Amino acid sequence: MKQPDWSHIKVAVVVSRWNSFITDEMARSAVDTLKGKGITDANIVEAYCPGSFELPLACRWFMQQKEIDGVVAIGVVIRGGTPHFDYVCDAVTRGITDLNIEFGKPAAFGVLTTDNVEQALERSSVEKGNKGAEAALALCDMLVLKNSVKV
Ligand code: DLZ
Repeated sequence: MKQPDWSHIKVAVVVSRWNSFITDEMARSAVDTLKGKGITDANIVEAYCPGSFELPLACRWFMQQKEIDGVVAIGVVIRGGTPHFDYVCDAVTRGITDLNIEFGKPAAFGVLTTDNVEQALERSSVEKGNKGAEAALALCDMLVLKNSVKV
């Protein structure tokens, strides 16, 4: 696989503010992972939206920009007592999936969908594996793949 010139890659990390005590940590890990690959500070745009439901549109605004190579969507949806959870999960999953296909560039899915806060905390801890970092790595893998097939 042919590595892209990471110093010329520009990405956006789009973060839902809902459950920000978890999403902030995931975003930090995502940014650290992207920097670890060699993407420069100046080429990592961080942006915030109200909740996971808004992630697809917020990400779309970045995907529309020619200079953006891909995005990482960060959110945490925690099951409550109403069907709201299912609607938000459906909307964000479908929305981010569609962006990948529509723009032909990667939008990584760093959205936790959990039954409770404990599960979300486990999946955002540095020791047990942070899903923000995993999503950032997935984005980088897709950029390597795209570079290798010369799309
Ligand atoms: C309203 C709502 C609820 C109940 N739960 C969550 C959640 O667990 N995670 C999340 O990211 N967002 C939640 N939201 C907010 C919605 O995503 C959205 O921001 C609002 O419905 C306004 O459109």
